[in-house]
Amino acid sequence: MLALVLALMLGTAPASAHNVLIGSSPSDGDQLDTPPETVTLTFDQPVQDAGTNEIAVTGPDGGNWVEGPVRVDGSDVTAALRPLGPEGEYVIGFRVLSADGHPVSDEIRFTLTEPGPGAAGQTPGTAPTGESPPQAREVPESVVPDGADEAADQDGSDGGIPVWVWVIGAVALLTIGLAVALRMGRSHEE
Ligand SMILES: [Cu+2]
Repeated sequence: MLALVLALMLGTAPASAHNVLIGSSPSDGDQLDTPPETVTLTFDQPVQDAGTNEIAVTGPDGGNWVEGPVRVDGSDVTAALRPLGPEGEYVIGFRVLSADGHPVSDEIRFTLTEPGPGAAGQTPGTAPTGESPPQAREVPESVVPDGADEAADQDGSDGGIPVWVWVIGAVALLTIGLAVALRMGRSHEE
C-alpha cells in the first residue's frame, strides 16, 4: 500500500517534472556548413548522472559519430563528436535520466550542408569503433534476454502440449485395441 501511495504521489506530482529539452547545440533543424565538434543538450532541470545517459549521433551513412562517454553537467548533457563526414542529415538521439528518475528520450536533427573532414569510409575503421561496438552490444543484450524469456515462456506453454499428445496417443491405442478386438471377434465369428 505504501508503495502504491508513493507511486501515485510520484506519478501525479512530478508528472510535470520530467526533464524537458529546452535547447541544444546544434539545434533541431540547423543547417550547418561546419561540422559541430560536440553535441550539447540543455534541459529545464538537472539530469541524473547515473551512467545510463546516452547520446547517439547517426549520420546519413548510418554510423554513430559520438566519441567517448556522455558527460553530465547539471542540466547539460554533452557528447563529443568525431569529425563529421558526409553531408546530409544527422539524427541526435538521446535518452537521459530525469531528475524525477524517469528516462526521457527523443531525437533532434540537423543537416550538414558541406562534407566534413571525416570521410564516410573512415567511419567504421577509426579508433572510435572501440566506442561503437559496446553500444551496439548493449542493445542486443537488452533484447536477447527478453527474447530468451519469451522463448522460455513459450517452452512453458509448450509443456502443456504433451498432455494432448498423451490423450491423443491414449485414444489412438484404444481405437487400435478396439479395432483388433473387433477383427478378432469377426474372425472368430467366421
Ligand atoms: Cu517523470
